[in-house]
Amino acid sequence: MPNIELWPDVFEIEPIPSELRTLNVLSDELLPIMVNLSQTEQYKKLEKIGAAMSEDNLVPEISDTLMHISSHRNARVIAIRGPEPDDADIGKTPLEYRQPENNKISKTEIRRGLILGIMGVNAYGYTSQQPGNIRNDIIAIDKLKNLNGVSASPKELDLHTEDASYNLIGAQDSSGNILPNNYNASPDWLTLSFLRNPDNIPTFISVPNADNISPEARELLSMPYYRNLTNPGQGGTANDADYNSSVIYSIDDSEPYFRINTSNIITIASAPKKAKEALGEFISHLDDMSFDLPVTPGTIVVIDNLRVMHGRRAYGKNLPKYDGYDRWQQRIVATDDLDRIKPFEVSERIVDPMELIKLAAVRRKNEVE
Ligand SMILES: O=C(O)CCC(=O)C(=O)O
Ligand SMILES: [Fe+2]
Repeated sequence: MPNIELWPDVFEIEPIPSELRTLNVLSDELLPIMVNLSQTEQYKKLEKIGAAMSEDNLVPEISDTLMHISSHRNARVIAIRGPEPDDADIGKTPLEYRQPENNKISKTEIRRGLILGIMGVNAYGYTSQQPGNIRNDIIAIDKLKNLNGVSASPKELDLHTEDASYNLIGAQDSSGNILPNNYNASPDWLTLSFLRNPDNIPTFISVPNADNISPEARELLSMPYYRNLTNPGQGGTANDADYNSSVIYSIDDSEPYFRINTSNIITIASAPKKAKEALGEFISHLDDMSFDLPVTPGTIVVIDNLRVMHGRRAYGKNLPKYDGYDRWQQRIVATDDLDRIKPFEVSERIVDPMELIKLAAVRRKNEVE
């Protein structure tokens, strides 16, 4: 399939017409069934159908390409082109966040659900973000326009890994207690479905290369000298844990993974003085490596959230009009390990990050006793 490497490890794919047709025919067929299901049931079903499509070799080229990102191999971002959604399918751009029952599934969204299944990953949502929704609207909201760190404001949304503050792998408290690898409610992948973007305001990404960071900075960034704080859009300070974490980490000797919310990260007071400089070096490396993605409506972007940071450029002069036709994406976070998020679920596929913090507190109490 026409497959362009836009930037190192960032690919744009144009599915071959027959595979696209398969997805579209199925989306049409599934819509009447899907509209009557809860979001949890929708994604469970779509993931199953997508997985079967992949097993039965119905969309071999799309499956092959997605394998490169679902295995955390060489692709780190994949933009999959698709037909531009029409107004009849998706309706108007919402002006506010919606209750789950008003967040109607579209054919375009069914295509993304199938793609999640083809990838072999599972969608979930948070109580702290558009509660009860697995599918989150990324829209401009008039009354949030002056806030920083929310996608609803037209200001630039700085580079971040999604839900960085919910990742407490190896995090340490002030008594030196260290959390194991299962203290993590943040996603492995992030998927964005572009529905409207009249002024082409880009989503941008950055894929850091640890080899281009000085060894000294790399060492400091691998120590628990930092704290990623929670943006208002992710539930705000109530979701901040009393734990310090590193920016660079790995699991079972993996290549380096990253977690950072560049607009809202602090270096702890007791860290060596150079720790702050190391963070500055890393953020400037991220800026150097940043790249604007193609953002045409109909595109579904899959981002490896362990290794890639993303953000959104400022709206600039093209301010939102709040007229039902502003920029609109739908975001879904995903994991390939539902058992990992189970302890934090308040209902199937809905995670409360406070559960993570509570479990950390119980663990600490047991260690002290
Ligand atoms: O609006 C965008 O392009 C990106 C927003 C974002 O960071 C997100 O949805 O997680
Ligand atoms: Fe984000």
